[in-house]
Amino acid sequence: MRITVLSGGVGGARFTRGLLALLRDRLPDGRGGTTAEVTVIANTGDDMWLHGVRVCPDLDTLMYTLGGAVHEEQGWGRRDETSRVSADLAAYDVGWDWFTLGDLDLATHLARTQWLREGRTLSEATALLCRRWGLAEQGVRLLPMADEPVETHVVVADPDAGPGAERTIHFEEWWVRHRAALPALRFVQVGLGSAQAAPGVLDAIASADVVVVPPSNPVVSVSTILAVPGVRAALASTAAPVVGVSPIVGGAPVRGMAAQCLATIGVDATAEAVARFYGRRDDASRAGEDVGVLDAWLVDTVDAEAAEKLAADGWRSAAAATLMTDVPATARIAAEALALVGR
Ligand code: GDP
Ligand code: FO1
Ligand code: CA
Repeated sequence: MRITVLSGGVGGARFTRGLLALLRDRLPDGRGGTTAEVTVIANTGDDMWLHGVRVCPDLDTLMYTLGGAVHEEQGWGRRDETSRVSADLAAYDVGWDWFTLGDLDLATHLARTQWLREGRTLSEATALLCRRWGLAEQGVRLLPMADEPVETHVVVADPDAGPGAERTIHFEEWWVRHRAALPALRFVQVGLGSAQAAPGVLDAIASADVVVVPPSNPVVSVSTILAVPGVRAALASTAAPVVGVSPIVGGAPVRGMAAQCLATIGVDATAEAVARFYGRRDDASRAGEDVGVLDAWLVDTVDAEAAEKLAADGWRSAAAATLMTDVPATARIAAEALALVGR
């Protein structure tokens, strides 16, 4: 069974970890793994150059989470991490002192950067990094959405520079330094114009048995992936059903800055509004860059009313417990999502 997941960082990583637990149970390979093949297409819009190394937050959160090395409470970075190098860099007053690059995490960025400088693509460097974490043995292939750099930057008001003035900062500065407290006027994906889907990305969508949009940030994670040339069209035309899980529970994100992101693009932070933002594939009123991408939408039990309203509109929608409190709970969420599209 081939499953393709479009993922940001923490939400998508935790979901995929639960999905794999479900698949090991349903489709065991007799060696503790699964015969299923999971391809995760990761958002690379959070990526940045820092201290001369390439940092890929969502790829690394996915790799560390699936590789069993993630700092569980944080959801990003490594377990048992130290930050001696980061502290000393701050003493030199270089880089972003509000963005902590852990010592072990730095090894990932140094290895990636070395491979990139040797002429390898981000896909190739990612595959080499994932070898160490045994992802292939788990039946997982981690693909960046594109090999060319695409960075999400945030346009914010700059009142000091005069009325109506604006300035643009990297998404990670907006989120980590300012905690998304600076009202974002709009998001821009720098580099998107010269990016193309990374090798295997479009095929992973076209040849999937099911595609999942996990509870990732609909704006800066999933929509960034959808903006990569060919991705939206591949979703609209794949024979695989496409099922999504709402990252909004009871009118708010479970964590992070999705509410601020949704406000910026004028979408209400509700399970129903996000479904309609993604749109249904069979909605003939949507086309081109706005073509719908979903066949089904799973919401949390507290949003059962949203599921009913969507179902009344012809959506396949259901409510279930969707808090990823632990791996078994997440496996159940994955089972509910697959069941919604008959898998
Ligand atoms: P990021 O790149 O680290 O922000 O991670 P993602 O974009 O993959 O996911 C972030 C989204 O996951 C947030 O909007 C959260 O609301 C959502 N999320 C996190 N934990 C849960 C959970 O347990 N259940 C649900 N339904 N959504 C969650
Ligand atoms: N998030 C923070 O809130 N503070 C940090 O200092 C920080 C450092 C960091 C370093 C590497 C990395 O891969 C991720 C890091 N993150 C940090 C998390 C990052 O902001 C999130 O993973 C996502 O990009 C948010 O969507
Ligand atoms: Ca992210």
